[in-house]
Amino acid sequence: MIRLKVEGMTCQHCVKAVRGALSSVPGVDRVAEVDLESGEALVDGEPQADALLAALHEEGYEARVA
Ligand SMILES: [Cu+2]
Repeated sequence: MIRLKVEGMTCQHCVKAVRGALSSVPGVDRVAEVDLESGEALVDGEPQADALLAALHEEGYEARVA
C-alpha cells in the first residue's frame, strides 16, 4: 500500500482523473481510495512511487508520498 498526498483536487472530476492516472501506472493492482477533502490517495500494488507522481503531474496534479 502506498499513500500519496495529492494537491489541487477540487471536485469529483479531479478524483476521477487522479484515479485514472494512478490506475494506468504499471504495478498498480488497485486504487483503493482517492479522497477529495484530505487529498489522500491509497494505491495497492508495487508501483514505482516516481511513476505515480509522474502520472499525476501529467494530469496536472502535484503529489508526494505521504
Ligand atoms: Cu475537479
